[in-house]
Amino acid sequence: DLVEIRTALLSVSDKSGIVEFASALAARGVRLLSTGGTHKALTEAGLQVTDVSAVTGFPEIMDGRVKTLHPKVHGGLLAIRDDEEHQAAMREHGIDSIDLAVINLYPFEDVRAAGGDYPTTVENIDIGGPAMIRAAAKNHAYVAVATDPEDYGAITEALEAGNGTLPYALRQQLAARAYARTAAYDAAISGWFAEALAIENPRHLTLGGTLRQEMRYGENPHQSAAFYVTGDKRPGVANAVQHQGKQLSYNNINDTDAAFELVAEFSPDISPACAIIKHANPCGVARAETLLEAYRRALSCDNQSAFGGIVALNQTLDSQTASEIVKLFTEVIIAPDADEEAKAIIAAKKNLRLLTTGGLPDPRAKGLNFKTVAGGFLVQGRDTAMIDEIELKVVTERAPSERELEDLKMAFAIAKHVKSNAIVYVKDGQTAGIGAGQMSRIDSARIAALKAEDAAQAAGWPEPMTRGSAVASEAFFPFADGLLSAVAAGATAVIQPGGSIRDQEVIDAANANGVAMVFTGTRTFRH
Ligand code: 93A
Repeated sequence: DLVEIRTALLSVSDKSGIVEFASALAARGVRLLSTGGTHKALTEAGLQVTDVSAVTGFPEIMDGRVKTLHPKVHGGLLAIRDDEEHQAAMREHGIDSIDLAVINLYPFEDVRAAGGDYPTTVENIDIGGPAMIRAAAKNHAYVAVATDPEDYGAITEALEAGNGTLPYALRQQLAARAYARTAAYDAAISGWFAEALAIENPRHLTLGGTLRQEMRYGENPHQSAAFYVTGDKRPGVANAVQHQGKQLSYNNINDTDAAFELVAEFSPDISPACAIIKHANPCGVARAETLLEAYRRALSCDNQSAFGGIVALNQTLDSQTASEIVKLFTEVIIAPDADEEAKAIIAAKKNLRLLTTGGLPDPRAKGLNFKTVAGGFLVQGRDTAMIDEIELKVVTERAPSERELEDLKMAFAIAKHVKSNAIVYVKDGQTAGIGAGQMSRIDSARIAALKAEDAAQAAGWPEPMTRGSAVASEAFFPFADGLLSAVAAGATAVIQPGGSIRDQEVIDAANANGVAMVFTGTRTFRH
């Protein structure tokens, strides 16, 4: 069961260890064949190598798409050495045996993980490599196959021990490893397709993830939990660099994600923005001239709830903002970046976690959301509704002023990130009151107004910020009462999807109070 290794074909993308291995083979008198890049690497190292084109009598064509897909290669790998007919075919067609195939594949998985664009990822689907691996592995009765640089050592040792031969047991093990490799490779490719298609239509979904972190507990201490990552390398909580502090908990990750997704609604090119999150809902969001001012204004909306919250920023954390944030107990700060001074200030707070991501999530990017139900799970496309891309319809006698319109848009963008029923008051680029997660819309409106009164009292303002504010409702007002409650709180402009059978009553109530109202036609429930 010993096979003498006389000819080896080397074709590797990952060239680590290949020169040493090929040198060991050459030292044993093994004839080396290889493809373009591998040939170059080996020749540069001073080895005698035959280009596979010289064997096939055919050049590598189509940017290398066809280089080893040839009967002289596959016949050499697949021929049964003691079969008369196979031997006759080899003689007739001038095919030489290949006894050892050393192949690793185009780095499809790495390109996918790095978020390669569609054509680049497709180009990294290796065809010739897996074909040779599968051929050599099938013929392991006569051929050995190495698919991983980790195999080189064992093969070199076995060749030494066997005086240039390899035993059956090793060839069989290598064949098993080879098929495991091509199976995993194809799984990665089919997983990538499934993901790309599932974003358009969740019907194509296949689930997969890699365990990133085991947690001591989940949402509550009696629940187990783990964090899985999908390999998507875009900026977000899964790909953040944690600069300090203990491991993030289940709730931290959930809340940090909510915070960062929300603040990413506000382009850093337009203005600094800050969102403070508690229990996956914002307790304050603001835009301002500076990041410091944005944080202060976001905090002023509800500084009581902000205690122990998550702060998300749309620009690089600077020292002034860092100094302000550390005054209040905060669990996590997430930002695209942090300057050195800011990092030093945060470092003084051992328990505060600072995460940087190198960028912001793209609110327009397609993706999938999951939710489990008894016996199954629901999948839906990510909510990519963008207020700037929605055509707004003025439905009242009065149209909103420019300032009101800006606040309306901001309020609606925030409402998309608030658990339903969501009511969000905004004035001059900052939230004045947020009502979240109520079963009745009017209760959310009342709570938001109440929070605004509390904030005014806490800050010593003469009146709540809801006076003269813009208000958003993420779904239509089913009755006029919700709108009237907003009017009572002082809102002068309203944004909502519209579409209720009682829209006219709601419009009439707005007109009667001189309120400007716009319909989005788009609902942004979040449950
Ligand atoms: O483009 S391919 O699918 N077509 C082929 O005929 C082929 N032959 C080998 N890819 C092919 N390979 C792959 O090229 C190998 O699996 C290996 O990953 C890579 C080595 O190329 P080079 O030696 O030019 O660096």
